[in-house]
Amino acid sequence: MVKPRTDWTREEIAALFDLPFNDLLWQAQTVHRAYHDANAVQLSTLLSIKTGGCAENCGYCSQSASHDTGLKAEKLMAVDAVLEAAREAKAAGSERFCMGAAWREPKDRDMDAIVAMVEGVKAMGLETCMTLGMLSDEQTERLAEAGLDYYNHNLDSSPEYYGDVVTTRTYDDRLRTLERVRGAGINVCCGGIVGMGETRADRVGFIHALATLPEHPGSVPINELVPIEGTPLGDMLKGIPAAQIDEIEFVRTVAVARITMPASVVRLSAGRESMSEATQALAFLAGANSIFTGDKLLTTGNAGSNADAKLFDKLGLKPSLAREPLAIAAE
Ligand code: SAM
Ligand code: DTB
Ligand code: SF4
Repeated sequence: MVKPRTDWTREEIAALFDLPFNDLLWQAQTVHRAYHDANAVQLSTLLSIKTGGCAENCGYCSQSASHDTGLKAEKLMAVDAVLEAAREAKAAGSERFCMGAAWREPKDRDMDAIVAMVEGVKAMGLETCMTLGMLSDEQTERLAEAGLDYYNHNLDSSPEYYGDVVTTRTYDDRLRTLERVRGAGINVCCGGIVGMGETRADRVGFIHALATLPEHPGSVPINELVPIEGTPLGDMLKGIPAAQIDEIEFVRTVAVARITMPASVVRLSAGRESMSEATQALAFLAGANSIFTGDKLLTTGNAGSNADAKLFDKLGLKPSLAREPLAIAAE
């Protein structure tokens, strides 16, 4: 099996972004078909297991204690309630259950409940994903022992733009947690957000950071910023509507992620609720092959099962069963 390249240069990635749109989509679709089932889309479901009151100050996030978004902070959910939500997700056809906590890092006293959630959800035959912030070696080991399938920890943007988005942690903090997760044998889910007022060069730097990790993340979520009132970035977008990401540029970002990380599953993540069917269809053509299902992401709305069923029907897409890429093409 040929290992996908991890030695991409920024120049190469910038050149992909610069391609005529049709050439870029052709290349992305060609890579996509060599590695994946062209008409299959993986389904994941999100649940916020600990909402609000977060000590970090991420400029996009409704859950930071630093922003006044009107969101009520809640305690960690009870294990039974989480398992009930997972059962519903499974019944609705989801393959992976992603549990998110508004923490800078978990407290050791929370780990027993977290482990019970992972074990309980796995026992239902669902893939498990957790996103809990930074992890210590010991916490990572406990998650690995519990059989956690994926850990989501986003790099969010380029190293250069990161300091404009969050100041309570560094890019290196993020990279260290990713290294721990990888080292413990847990699959990495890592992506970011476009539409935060970053430049094209930042999007190049963002994809470059992902595509040059020692191993490509198994899942790469590409979120479009969901503007939330009371957050610095949500308010910035309200003030400057022109700063909203252009849809074609968003699709270009998906295509470049697909080409540079051919074997990864690229998730068209937050932002679908306000995205036209045509833009979503272009994103699938550009190589996105996963979505979040259901009416809610963590704290904001999502497209919902009816809209998705209609879209899948129109596009002839099938919800896929979790599996490895179909083939690894020789380079
Ligand atoms: N606290 C943990 C952390 O930050 O790693 C886990 C939860 S956090 C909400 C997970 C990811 O959601 C963030 O890294 C960010 O990429 C994405 N996200 C949060 N708010 C968003 C928004 N308003 N629009 C788009 N993506 C968002
Ligand atoms: C990711 O990259 N996107 C998901 C998941 N990882 C945890 C979260 C999206 C959150 C959107 C804003 C909200 O609902 O609060
Ligand atoms: Fe906290 Fe995560 Fe939101 Fe940042 S993105 S404020 S770490 S919940």
